[in-house]
Amino acid sequence: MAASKKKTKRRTAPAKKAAPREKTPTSKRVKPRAIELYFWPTSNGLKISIMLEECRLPYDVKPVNINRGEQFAPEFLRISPNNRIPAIVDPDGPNGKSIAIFESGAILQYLGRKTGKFYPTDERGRVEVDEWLFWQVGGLGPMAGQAHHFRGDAAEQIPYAIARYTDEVNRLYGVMNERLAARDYLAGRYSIADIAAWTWSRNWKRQGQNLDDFPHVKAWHERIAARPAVQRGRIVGEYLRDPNYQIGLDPVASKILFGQRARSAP
Ligand SMILES: N[C@@H](CCC(=O)N[C@@H](CS)C(=O)NCC(=O)O)C(=O)O
Repeated sequence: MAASKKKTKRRTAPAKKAAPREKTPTSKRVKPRAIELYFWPTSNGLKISIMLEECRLPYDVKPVNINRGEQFAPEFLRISPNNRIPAIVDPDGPNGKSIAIFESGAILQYLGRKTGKFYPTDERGRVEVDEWLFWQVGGLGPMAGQAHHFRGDAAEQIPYAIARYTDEVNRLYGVMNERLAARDYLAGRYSIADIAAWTWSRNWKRQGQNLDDFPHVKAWHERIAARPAVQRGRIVGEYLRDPNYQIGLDPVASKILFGQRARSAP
């Protein structure tokens, strides 16, 4: 009896003992906390909503109505001393401490470093992205912004100013077109430089340009527009926007936004 019992036991597969759960860093990792995005749905604001969508980072939109002067609120100026959106506050910043960042280029680089996405880690790759990112924040953005202003928003139509900025934006689209003739994205692979330039080039009509004159820019534009994260990011804050709104026709916004001068310290 004892022997047959033994035989039966041997035929049964030994019950698997549940392996003790290893305490790896992954199992310890907590869900990232939402990044606060200080935002208005403009070309600079949308760079960051698109990047956050691309990186699948959680975020809360904190609208700052720049047409009503909310960019001058002391609590916002503590985050963004230049009274401009976008800005972010990441509660999970370096060393686990909160960090506030203003300037769209600095935010894009930070998010790229934080996630390891759309911003290469090798020096050559990073330099190439930085070149085109700075080209956008120091060139395309400001020049296109002036074109928007003088072509659409200024109370006075100044032909010299209109020609000056329309021509300069035209030159910049030409530079981008040359660059994109041999590659799909500004720095080879899709990066924060493309995100930065794309939100501005989507307003080419307002800048007095015709994308048909720049076929490589047009193809690049469509390539980026087709990305699901871009489609999600570009409509963030749509509810804040009136499709018929024009700053130039809003006397309150025009007074707030145009003719700003240094503010004396409080
Ligand atoms: N160089 C800044 C420009 C930001 C900027 O011009 N933001 C505009 C909206 S697109 C703004 O906040 N304007 C408010 C104001 O002029 O008071 C960046 O890239 O973040």
